[in-house]
Amino acid sequence: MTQTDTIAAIATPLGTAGLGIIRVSGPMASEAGRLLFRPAHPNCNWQSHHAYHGDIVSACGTTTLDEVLVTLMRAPHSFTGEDVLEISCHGNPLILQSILEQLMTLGCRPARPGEFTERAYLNGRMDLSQAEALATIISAQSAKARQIGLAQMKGSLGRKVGDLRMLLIEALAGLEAAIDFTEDVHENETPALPPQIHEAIAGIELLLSTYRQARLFTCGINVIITGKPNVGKSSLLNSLAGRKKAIVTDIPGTTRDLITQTITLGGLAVHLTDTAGIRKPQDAIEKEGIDLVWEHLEQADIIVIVLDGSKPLTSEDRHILEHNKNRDCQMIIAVNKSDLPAVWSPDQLPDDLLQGFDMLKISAKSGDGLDALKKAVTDSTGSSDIVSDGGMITQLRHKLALEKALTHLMAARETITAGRSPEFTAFELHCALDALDEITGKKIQEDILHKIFSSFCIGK
Ligand SMILES: Nc1nc2c(ncn2[C@@H]2O[C@H](COP(=O)(O)OP(=O)(O)OP(=O)(O)O)[C@@H](O)[C@H]2O)c(=O)[nH]1
Ligand SMILES: [Mg+2]
Repeated sequence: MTQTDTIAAIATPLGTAGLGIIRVSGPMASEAGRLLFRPAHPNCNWQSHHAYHGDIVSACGTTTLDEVLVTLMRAPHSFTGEDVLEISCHGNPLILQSILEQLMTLGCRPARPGEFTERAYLNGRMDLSQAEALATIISAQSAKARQIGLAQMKGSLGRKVGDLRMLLIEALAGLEAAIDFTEDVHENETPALPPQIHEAIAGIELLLSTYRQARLFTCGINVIITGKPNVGKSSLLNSLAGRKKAIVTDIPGTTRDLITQTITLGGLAVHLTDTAGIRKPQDAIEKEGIDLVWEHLEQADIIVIVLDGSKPLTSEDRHILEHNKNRDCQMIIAVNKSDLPAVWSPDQLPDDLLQGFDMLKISAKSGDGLDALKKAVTDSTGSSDIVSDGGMITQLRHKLALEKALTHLMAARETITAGRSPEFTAFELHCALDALDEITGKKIQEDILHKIFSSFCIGK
């Protein structure tokens, strides 16, 4: 699929930098280079994938805009599969903008967000899962997220989906043969379940099981620190962040808003949130703050409930433990102020109150126990073995498509065990194939495609 228009965009962040890059893709890219570039040496013969030094001038040839390096990558051996021109100039937004304007004068048009990648996909340079992986790489907040994105960009997910497709096609081939010879099949004879269906179900379930972990790697872990006032929540945030981010005083009710800070632990982005202390609110502002805490706790991957080990437990502590104990996320109790003499010990608490919690002793003041707390956070992502394999799903879109494929495969299995005609099984398998094809983009609606690429940045 070749596009007739030529697109151009600044591919580097707007702002002052050493260098900035303008990208041009389409049939006019090479001509635009010839018209705007004045090589410093006469031997510039526009060889593909070679950088040339010279000046960029205005379209009318009267003004020099900048000294640059230009590289032409001829179709089809370029990112988009079309002729691509990259102009590397000085990273001044005014220079970048003026070069872009000259390209528009020549007839290029501004690229939409993600349009370079969209063209790469439309021209068969990559499948949709690889295109989406680029977005994962660009927005990666941790080394592990980058690793997963890179593996997907190299086609790991596409290959896994391809293997699953092959299984379904083999199963379908067997079924089509059965449909052709239905008169030879004795009545009441239930055809055997094609082993490929079973294998495909197991493969999809395995991929789906990676989603939660992969999301933690790519989006980071949301850790919410809660507890009653004055137990040391803000002090804990500051100690973990290594800087004074939240105000700490000995006045209960100091923190009112949510205070967030992202740190990196073991290659993972950890988004810490300090919250208002939970108690019977003393004014409208405090009530707002406490309501926010309860709302926010719903989005936690890990909740750290801070208790003060140096003072007797109160009904407020019990209330907070009670109201969090059945949550579907990891729960850690951090018994703080271990540098002071302890006035209670965990074995004095009823077992059912502590059920489902990991318990650690810490001191936000001295730093004792914080390494164990950090380890508990990173351990919550589970093993990192699957990452090297690359077969992890990170996008909700992929998860939903896999779930849809799984539903149809289960239904296919059901048709066989219920002794229904093989046509029904074949129908379900075709639906499962369609669902898998949504992942790689073999079969996808145009509006979904636009939605995917519109979330990319301009110039990618
Ligand atoms: N000795 C000791 N004091 C601590 C420790 N952590 C916090 N504190 C003190 O406890 C008091 C309250 O600390 P904060 O961090 O403001 O407590 P908080 O839970 O954020 O309180 P609110 O914002 O009111 O909910 C301050 O005086 C801190 O210096 C600790 O580990 N040891
Ligand atoms: Mg606080």
